[in-house]
Amino acid sequence: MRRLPILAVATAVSFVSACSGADKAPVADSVAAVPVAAPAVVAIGIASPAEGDSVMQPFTIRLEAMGVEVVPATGTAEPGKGHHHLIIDGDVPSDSLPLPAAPIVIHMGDASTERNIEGLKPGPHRIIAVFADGAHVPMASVKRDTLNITVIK
Ligand SMILES: [Cu+2]
Repeated sequence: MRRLPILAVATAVSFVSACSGADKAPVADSVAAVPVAAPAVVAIGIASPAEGDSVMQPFTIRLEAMGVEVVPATGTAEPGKGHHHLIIDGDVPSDSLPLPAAPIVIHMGDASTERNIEGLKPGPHRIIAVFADGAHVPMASVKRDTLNITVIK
C-alpha cells in the first residue's frame, strides 16, 4: 500500500517530462519552419517588353536588378554597384573591358532603369541587358538578360 503513492509520483514525473518534451517539439518545429534564406540572386532582367513582343516605336524598356545596387557611373568600380547597359543588335564586345560608347551600346550611367527606344528599323531585334561597374566593365557575377522583339513600326 505504501508503494502505490511512489508509483503514482513516478508516473506523474514521467508524464510531466513527456509533456515538457512535447512542449518543446513545437518550438523546434517553429524554428525549423523559419524560412532559410535562398541563395542570393544576382541578376538583371528586362521587365518589359516581354520576350517575343511586337512593339511600336517609341517603346520603353524597363529594367530590374536583383542583388546589386543601381548607382550613377562614377568611373570607379565598387563591389555590388553599377549601372545598366543595353546592347542593341550586337554582341557584348568584351567581358573584361569597358563597354564602348558605340551606337549599339546604350549606357544608362545616370542610374536610370528605363529607356525609351526609337529609330529601329521594322523587323526583329535582339537587345541584351548588361550590368557593368562604375568604370563600365561588365560585372561577371551579374546574370544578363536577352530580349527578342519585333518592331512593327
Ligand atoms: Cu556604362
